[in-house]
Amino acid sequence: MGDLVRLSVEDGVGVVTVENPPVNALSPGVPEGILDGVQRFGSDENVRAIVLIGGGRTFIAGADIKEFGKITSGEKRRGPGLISVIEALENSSKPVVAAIHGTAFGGGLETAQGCHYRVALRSAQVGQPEVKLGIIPGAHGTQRLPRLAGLSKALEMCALGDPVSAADAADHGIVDRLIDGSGYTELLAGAVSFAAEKAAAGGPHPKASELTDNLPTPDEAAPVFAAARELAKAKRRGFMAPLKAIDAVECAVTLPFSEGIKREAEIFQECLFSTQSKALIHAFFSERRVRKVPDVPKETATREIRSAAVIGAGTMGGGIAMAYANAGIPVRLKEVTQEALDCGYATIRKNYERSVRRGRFTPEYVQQRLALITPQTGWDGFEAADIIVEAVFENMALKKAVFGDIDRLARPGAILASNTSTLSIDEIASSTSRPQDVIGHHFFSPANVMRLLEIVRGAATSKDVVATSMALARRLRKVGVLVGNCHGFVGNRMFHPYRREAQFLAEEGARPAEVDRVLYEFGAAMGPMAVGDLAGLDVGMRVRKEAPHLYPPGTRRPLAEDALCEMGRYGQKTKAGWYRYGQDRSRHEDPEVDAMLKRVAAEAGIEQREISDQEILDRVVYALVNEGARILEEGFALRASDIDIIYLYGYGFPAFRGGPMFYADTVGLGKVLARVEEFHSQHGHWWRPASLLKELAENRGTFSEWDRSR
Ligand code: 3H9
Repeated sequence: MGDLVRLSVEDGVGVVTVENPPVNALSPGVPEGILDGVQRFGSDENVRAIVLIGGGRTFIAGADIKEFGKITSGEKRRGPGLISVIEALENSSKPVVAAIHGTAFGGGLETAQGCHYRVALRSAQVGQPEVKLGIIPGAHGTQRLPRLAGLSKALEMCALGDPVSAADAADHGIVDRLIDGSGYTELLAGAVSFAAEKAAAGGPHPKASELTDNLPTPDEAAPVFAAARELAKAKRRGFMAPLKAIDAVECAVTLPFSEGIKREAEIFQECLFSTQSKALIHAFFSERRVRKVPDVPKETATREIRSAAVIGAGTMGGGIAMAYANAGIPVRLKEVTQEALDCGYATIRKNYERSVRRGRFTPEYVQQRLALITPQTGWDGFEAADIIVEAVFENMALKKAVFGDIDRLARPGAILASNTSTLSIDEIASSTSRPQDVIGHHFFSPANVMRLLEIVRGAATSKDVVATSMALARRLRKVGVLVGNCHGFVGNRMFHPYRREAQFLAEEGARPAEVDRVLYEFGAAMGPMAVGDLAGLDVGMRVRKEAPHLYPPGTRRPLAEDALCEMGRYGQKTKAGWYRYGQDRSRHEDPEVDAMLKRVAAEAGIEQREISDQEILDRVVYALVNEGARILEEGFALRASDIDIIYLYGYGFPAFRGGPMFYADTVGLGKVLARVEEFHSQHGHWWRPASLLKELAENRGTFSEWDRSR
């Protein structure tokens, strides 16, 4: 306990320092250590006030999330832990000041709300991000925060979970004084002098639980709650916790504090045991686990990336250049012709201007970023670049020619990355004299926005190139996932059967809009037909033509999208695909498509029938799961949870389902396998169950356990 919380006295002020790196989470021993400190200083005549501070880079970033799994699995019971500490802080007769730097999140902010006062560095952030883990604040945050900050701010923070800057927190009464300075030392000095001032001024010191000035009457509050519920439904569609958090905050208005905290505890418990919470906690840890590559330890030396060069100023190349510029890395952007370059650069400008209009970036920020991008048609400066990213048209011969060029130009030790979305990195690398420096950096469109980066390791890619790529992904504010070199890598390889089944369903009689609705209601950002229209149906058609091995003789081929392409319906870009599009991009069902589906089915002898929502869901989602399992058994992804991250960050899979593999775990692999086998007997070849799925299902296993066993 002594290790986790340190006590000292500065200028007659007792300082309780939490020392639980890296984020000072409230792990077992921390609440007890704080309580001990408050009690000792409370009875120490030489101490007139108390400061609670975090050692290292942050205040308390919240409860220890690892503990939640122990509670829900029955390994451990939830104790009074933090709540009794918060009550002790609030009931202290000596003033208690929370000194905040880094992040005061979740239980950390709730602990600070138990203190009489809060001071913060200007760089600090505070927040109640619990809803992002599928739970609600469970240490009285839903009851104290509205009393401190007012209803609207508390609702926004508890229901949406986004962090708030120290200045904003100060404007809303959450922080009492902002402290200038850049680190712990200035914060501590400021907090100690603030605490001494308050001690000198005398009590009573404010208790957030007793404040009433900021609380409206239930009648006044009713429209505020209604608006908050609407906003939560729109911004966090399908998530349960935001609405539950609003229910809890409502109790701050309708019930006395002592009753409100009881309701909060009940709702917290209900959320904690929900499947959504387990899924979101899985996503939290998976996002962090994905950085760990077993044979590339943390200590692996990385190459320095001070400058970059991108070849190809199309949609992908332009977005990649923006991602580099946004990370402060100067980047050269090359196109073959001046015309194509001008067009690409104009798109970059337009995208930045849109961000300014939306208030995402300031005009000054955009000027700085644009200054980091050098558009050019020649190779100037490529010889000095630390990384060269190829983003030309998806064609092997072209890519090999480009890699041949950059092999001659690039300095020794430069990383040569390809943004290919399907092609073999090994074959691309074979056109260079340095395959150890070649790697895939598969960005997702728009590359300046989408968080996923698939990092494709070739047979010869050196470990330091892998380590540098993983670190670079974080600098680019991406989630980098290491994958193996197979056709389509992980994301697109799985997406292929997903979209194939969607087509088959349409050919068998499901209306395209119905297929999309089922997936949308499942929580996906978009259904498979709408995605096809957005990406362009000709892309799939080209793959079917260029990679015939994907459809061995005798297997069922999807017909509908080829037929749509023959009708000139390539998707949104031709204003028609699975849907017809208005000038404003509005989507409409089109009888021509229904007629085409009937014709295609009749010609191929496919019997059309009524198809249930459940069948639609199972066929498209289990197509993902079965292919995911095959990828795992073949070793092209390190973990099932890596696949989940790819789908959450690159394909709009609903976060509250945890990703396709975790979703399969929650359904039960036995049930999933039974359904896959049923589809296998009905539809043949494509549904052959993956051996790993079979093995786990037959042994009552899960993908999560399989990950842990490795
Ligand atoms: C809560 O408080 C409920 C309350 O209402 C109380 C109810 C009674 N626990 O993200 P990073 C680990 S719910 C355990 O890479 P960054 C993380 O796994 C909680 N572990 O650093 C990683 O481990 P590893 C509300 C945690 O600088 C390492 O720390 N709070 C926790 O990019 C570094 O993390 C939250 O939801 C935790 N709470 O970002 C805050 N937090 O090295 C969640 C981190 O082994 N945390 N770890 O991979 C965050 O948002 C970010 O971690 C933070 C730092 C912004 C703090």
